Amino acid sequence: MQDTKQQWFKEAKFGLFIHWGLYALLAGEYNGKKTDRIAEWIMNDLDIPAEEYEKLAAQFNPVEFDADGIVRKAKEWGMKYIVFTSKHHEGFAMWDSKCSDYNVVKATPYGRDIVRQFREACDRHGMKLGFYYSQAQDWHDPDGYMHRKDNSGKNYRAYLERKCFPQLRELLTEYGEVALIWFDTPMGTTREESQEMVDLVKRLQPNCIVSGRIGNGLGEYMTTGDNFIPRLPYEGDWEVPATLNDTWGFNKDDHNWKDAEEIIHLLVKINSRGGNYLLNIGPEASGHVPEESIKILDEVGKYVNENEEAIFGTKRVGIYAYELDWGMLTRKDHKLYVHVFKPRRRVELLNIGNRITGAYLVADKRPLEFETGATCEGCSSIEVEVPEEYFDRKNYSICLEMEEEEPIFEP
Ligand code: H79
Repeated sequence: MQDTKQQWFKEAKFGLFIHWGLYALLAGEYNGKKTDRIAEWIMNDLDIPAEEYEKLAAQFNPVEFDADGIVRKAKEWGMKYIVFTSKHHEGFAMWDSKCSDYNVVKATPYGRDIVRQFREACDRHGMKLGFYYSQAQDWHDPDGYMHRKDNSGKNYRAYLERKCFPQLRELLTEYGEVALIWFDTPMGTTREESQEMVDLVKRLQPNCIVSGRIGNGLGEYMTTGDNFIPRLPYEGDWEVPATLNDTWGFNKDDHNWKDAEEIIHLLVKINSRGGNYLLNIGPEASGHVPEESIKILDEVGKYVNENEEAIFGTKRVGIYAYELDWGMLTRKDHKLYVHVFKPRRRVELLNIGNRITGAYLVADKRPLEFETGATCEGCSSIEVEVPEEYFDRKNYSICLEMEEEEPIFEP
């Protein structure tokens, strides 16, 4: 992955996923039946016929939707890119699609192009914008995968030519510079078909990155399983798509929110292993973003902003040797960052043999006292004094300036 067009992705570390479609109207419940699973799957899970489900469009009128407000928040939270569900498995296009009337402009009383509003807001705020596009599953199109749960793909070609390819073409020609296309779940897409999609993307926008779930090994970075952090070191670029609660699309009954501290620790864990964290919000049908997610992300954003130097542009720390219950490491150039998760008076790293030339608190750059030495025969240690007013604090980071560019682990 020497690809320089992808440099921004390597450095981004933190992005916002937005799942929003007609499913937000149901919010996890249809005709008195609730889904206990991810809410954007309700059409499939509760066997709602396409003729019934598509009637939801007539109710879609998100008067509270504020693309600018969402993008401004993402920027405040320190996120470097946004991925928006232009069309999820339900098959409904959130833009003014010319090749399917099943879209937000033609089929709803709202009548405004959501994708365009995100585009314009992202341009105003200098935010990268990518589009999630469900390439194989389309539960609305009779020839899409999983229409009425039919996964035979027997007329897949017809669907590809009638809807998938033309819609991708629209997204890539009418909505400015697309940072990436986030394909999701290839089902029975053949290698040749995946290649056709990649070729289409590259012909129209050579700098647009293709996500791992294009399938058939053709992605330009690895997308891990939903909410899954890889256990083994991975050399290439990768990203963890993740939820704040247990759903992507809005579910009014899902209150199982992770707290800000947990999210901060997950972000640092993913970054220390070299990946990006693509964290989801699921707006309500009105366009309103659930307060809980805003509250959590506001707090996460404080950590990200105070410690941005220890997050953005960092690289994987060789091996996962330093994942302690009290903290984790990231690195950049000649700097090693220790993210401290639990209160302590001294930050001690054992078995790291680097020559340290300085130490400072990342939040305000104040220099810190440190000592290096041998703790036992043949092993080394680094010990940094935590400033007194930080003795009881957690979730801050310390920078160690090293002569070498990488930490030298001496297990
Ligand atoms: O967009 C989000 C999900 O809707 C989508 N990917 C993320 C980013 C996704 N597509 N497929 N899957 C996730 C995995 C599907 C798992 C399933 Fe199920 C298990 C489908 C049927 C059984 C979960 C449980 C969904 C319905 C029941």
